[in-house]
Amino acid sequence: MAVPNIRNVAIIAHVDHGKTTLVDQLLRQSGAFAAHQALTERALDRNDLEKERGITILAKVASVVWNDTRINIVDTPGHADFGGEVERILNMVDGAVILVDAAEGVLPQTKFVLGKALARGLKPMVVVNKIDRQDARPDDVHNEIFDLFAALGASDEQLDFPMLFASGRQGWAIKELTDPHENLNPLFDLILSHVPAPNLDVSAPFGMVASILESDQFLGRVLTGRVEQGRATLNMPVKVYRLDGTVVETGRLTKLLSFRGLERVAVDEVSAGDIIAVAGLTDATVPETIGAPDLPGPLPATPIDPPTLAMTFRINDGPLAGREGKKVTSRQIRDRLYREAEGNVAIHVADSSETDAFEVSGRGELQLGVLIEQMRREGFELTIGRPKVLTRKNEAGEREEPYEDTLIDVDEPYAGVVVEKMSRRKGELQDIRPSGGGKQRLTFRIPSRGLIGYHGEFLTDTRGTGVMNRIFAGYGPWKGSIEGRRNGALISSEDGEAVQYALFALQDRGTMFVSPGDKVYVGMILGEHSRENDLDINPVKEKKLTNIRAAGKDEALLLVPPRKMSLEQAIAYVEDDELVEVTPSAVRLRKKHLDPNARKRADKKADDAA
Ligand SMILES: Nc1nc2c(ncn2[C@@H]2O[C@H](COP(=O)(O)OP(=O)(O)OP(=O)(O)O)[C@@H](O)[C@H]2O)c(=O)[nH]1
Ligand SMILES: [Mg+2]
Repeated sequence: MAVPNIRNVAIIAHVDHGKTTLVDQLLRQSGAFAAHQALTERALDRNDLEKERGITILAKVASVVWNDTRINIVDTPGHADFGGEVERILNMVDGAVILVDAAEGVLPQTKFVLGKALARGLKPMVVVNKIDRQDARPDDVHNEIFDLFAALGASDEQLDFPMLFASGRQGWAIKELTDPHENLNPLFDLILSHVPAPNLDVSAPFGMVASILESDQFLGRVLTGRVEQGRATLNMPVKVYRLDGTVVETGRLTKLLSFRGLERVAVDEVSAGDIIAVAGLTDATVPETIGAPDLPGPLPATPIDPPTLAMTFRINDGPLAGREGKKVTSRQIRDRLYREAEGNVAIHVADSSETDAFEVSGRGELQLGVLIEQMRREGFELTIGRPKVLTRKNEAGEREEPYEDTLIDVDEPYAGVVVEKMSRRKGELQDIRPSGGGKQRLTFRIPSRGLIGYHGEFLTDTRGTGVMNRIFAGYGPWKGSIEGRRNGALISSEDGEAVQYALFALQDRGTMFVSPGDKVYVGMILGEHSRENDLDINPVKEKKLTNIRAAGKDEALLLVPPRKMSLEQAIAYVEDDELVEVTPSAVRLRKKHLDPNARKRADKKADDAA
């Protein structure tokens, strides 16, 4: 059997530059759908959280046929928290389409993914996408891309990259800006001519590297990857190797799946070069090798990036515990977390030194936020502590912490305050340049720790106009203490329901997070104090009912709308002595010690220790 007529290509880009939307159009225009079949927007973003947030979390494969050649297209996530996955995906393709938004231009993840593609020796094709945007600046962006290739040390051959302009959403690609906007044929043709067919040994023993892990409702554990050598038949016995050469398990391939359009179809045989999915194994994970029993050892693969950020997941022990969720015990939380760690290669779970608490670590705030969101939807109640970065020791025994490259676009008048705040958080300004339209682009390298909780402040400081992009840059020297939030908290001194009358009287103390009618309890954080210290307040105090003259005038007590925080904002907001309470219907902030006296004792202890 010859190597099938296949091309394997990945779509890589910065977050939101239009990868998944482009794949939709490639599917449509290749005729992967019958005319009556309705294709939802961003069809590959299948799971609920992906749909809701409009971002890709897990890489996925789709396949189209063009001129008798099957093209396996791998859509990758653009968000930096999921960047480790992109590197593994690049190992299973022979070409990459790098998308760059024609208005936003080259951004940190563009640099990251292009760097990985070049290092792999791929010859990327460039698509300057979203040309339909009013603020598109295709020629500038072309130059930025060329400079980026050069800066990343591209070979002469790589520097000679083919480029198209496109609107993925409108479904056309063109070579010259003056060409008519017709269809994506130029991109299909380019993929066929520029991406080499896989050149692999079909006669060697079967071996594939598992690159994507997912759990399927019907199939169980499904592992996707490219067949690197040989061929496999349905039900054949296999052996799974870890990267270090140890055998994880032996089993059978009870399901062999190949990709057709958006579907996975069952096949009886696969051979080197195709991207496939297998089911039937119970322990195998990413990036392990699944191979024939006579395969002597593991195939080369990219190890998983170690986690950089951890949060403590605790039971909800507040006074409202158990009222809004069904899953509240430490046991239930523990089982759920360990199950997650089995199926999600980027997440690690360990028992914490605190009771009824678990240390969960991953690649970033978004990734852990997604897990918390999933759990609350399943009916869990939790309390979450402030995120901590994971430090390590270098060879000289010095403490190191994770750093991020951060690219900030702001209107010029706000550049000053951003530079000031970033340097207070130990960020170093590395570059500053105009980025068009009266904006400045600032580049910083900053300890990840310094960025925790900054985003909200950043938006306030730039009147909501600033855009921040960040990416893990590696470990560097520990930067010492970094100042946290400057404002104290407004803390409830009572249990009950917040009332308009009390909130009105208290609103000049700071910014409220709660509305009338919200449940409150002693130790719950109701708002941000305008000063640095914490302040206990009474949000349930009613107007004296004897005061008849003033009755009925409550409508006149106009409240400033409360600040509503998303789950991720809340997690980034809390300090070490505070927690976020998460239930299926609410996100509340609270002090770790609810009782005011316990709080004072804990504060004193912390002061004494400092
Ligand atoms: N104007 C314009 N908008 C586009 C185009 N392609 C995509 N978009 C929009 O850009 C946003 C992001 O599109 P996605 O396809 O989800 O981008 P992505 O690169 O897959 O994003 P991640 O997977 O999260 O990294 C959506 O709002 C799209 O409608 C385009 O060609 N032109
Ligand atoms: Mg996407």
